[in-house]
Amino acid sequence: MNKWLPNFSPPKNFEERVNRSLDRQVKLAVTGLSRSGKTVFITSLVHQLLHGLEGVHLPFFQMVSSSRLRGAKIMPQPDIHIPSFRYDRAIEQLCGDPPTWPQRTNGISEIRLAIRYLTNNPVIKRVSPINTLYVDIVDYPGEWLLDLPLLELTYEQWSEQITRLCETEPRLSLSQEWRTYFNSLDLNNEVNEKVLRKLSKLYTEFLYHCKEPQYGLNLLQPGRFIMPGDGLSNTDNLRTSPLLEFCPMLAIPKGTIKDNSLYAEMKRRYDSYKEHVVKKFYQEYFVSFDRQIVLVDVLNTFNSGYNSFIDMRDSLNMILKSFNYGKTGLINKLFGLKIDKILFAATKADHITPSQLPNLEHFLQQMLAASNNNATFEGVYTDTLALSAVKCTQAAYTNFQGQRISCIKGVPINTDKPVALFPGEVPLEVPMPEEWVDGRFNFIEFKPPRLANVHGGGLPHIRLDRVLEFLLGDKF
Ligand SMILES: Nc1nc2c(ncn2[C@@H]2O[C@H](COP(=O)(O)OP(=O)(O)O)[C@@H](O)[C@H]2O)c(=O)[nH]1
Ligand SMILES: [Mg+2]
Repeated sequence: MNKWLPNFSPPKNFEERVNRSLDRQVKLAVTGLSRSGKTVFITSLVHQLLHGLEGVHLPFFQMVSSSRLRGAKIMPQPDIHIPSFRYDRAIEQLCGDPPTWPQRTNGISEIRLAIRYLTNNPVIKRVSPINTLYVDIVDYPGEWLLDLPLLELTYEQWSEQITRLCETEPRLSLSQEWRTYFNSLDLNNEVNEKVLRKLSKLYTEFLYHCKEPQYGLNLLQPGRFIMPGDGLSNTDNLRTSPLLEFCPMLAIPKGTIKDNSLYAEMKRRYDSYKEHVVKKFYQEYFVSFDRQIVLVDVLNTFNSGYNSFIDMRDSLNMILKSFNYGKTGLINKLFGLKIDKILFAATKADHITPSQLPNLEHFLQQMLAASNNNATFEGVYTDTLALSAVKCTQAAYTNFQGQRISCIKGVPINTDKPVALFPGEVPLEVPMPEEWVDGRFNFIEFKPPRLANVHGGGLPHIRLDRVLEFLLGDKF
């Protein structure tokens, strides 16, 4: 199925540098909170490009629609310390009979594509009419970006923030077991591994509860507690590391703090976490990204209610701090970045009728407004759109009480029969808290479509061609 073109050989180190300097290489980072659709998005994007020669499925991606594509293929990735993105596995599942959604992933991964194309540039055309762009796509959890603010917070400041969050529902109830155990301890007592382990276990369980669909909370720190990574490198495989054995404090101990106390040890671990996990991620990976797409499952937050919406909005704006590297940005001070384009995308747009797409885009813009208004993205192009990586529904019409209304038709995730349903409206403005009544929003999940000619063209999608044009269009 892969389109291995003749005469391709993996670039060597020297060529790697030449490619970068000649702008023939671009590192495209894909992030989003878990279940936002990263794996499906990358799989479909790769599939669209591998099948770029075959069809008319990318009308808004000019390099393809103007017939300049000469072929694309998967190449060995340049960064061998990053686990591979398993396109082969994911596409097998999506194109199986019956098709299924790809398996969950928890860490960072990478895939390299070589795209061969006819250049438009009259000068380059004379020397080398056919060129190759290497696109390295990196998938990493958005949860890791929620850790950036920790770099500016002392252990005490961070603890205070978490304590405040736990004063309101649903965190108040969900954190009860951890809080009760915490309050039974004297933090100035000598450190005890067993106690530390239990404290962090109860705190981690609390974070996992917050993530459950009925609560749908995303502002969960430290990010690696719930998303340690399943990669192979040292920093990725943290699941059993003492770096993850601490938790915030609910109260600062009184009197002189002993150096061997539980409190002192947790503070040390918090600082180590910042140094060896958070900073390392930015230094090892983040600094090399050229372009970024942030995926957001906006529709799911509607289902989970007002608290979940607020939490998602705050998480997103916290995530955006990672892209704030203007003159005053922390990132610039610490690492220095080069991302020049960021796309924010509301995923799973096939869950709504096509007429609702502008509302969905507008809504996402509103969620991000706080960061955008602060002129966060100095010198960075940004855009917002609604997409579906794999379109599982068809637009249809039905008659309701004598009126013709638009709806969608697809196979809901827990059934085998297609149904036509009206999924509800995406509001243009954020509804007031009392308007998020139970049942107002019910965007259901669908099974991936069974396709007769699945290997004969790109997977059905919504607006992936616009995504490609925004993120890569200027590189051809
Ligand atoms: N209908 C629809 N569902 C999608 C789409 N993309 C993802 N999903 C659903 O979202 C789930 C999570 O997607 P995944 O890519 O694994 O999320 P990740 O955790 O961000 O990598 C999938 O199992 C699907 O149920 C899409 O384009 N359309
Ligand atoms: Mg994934």
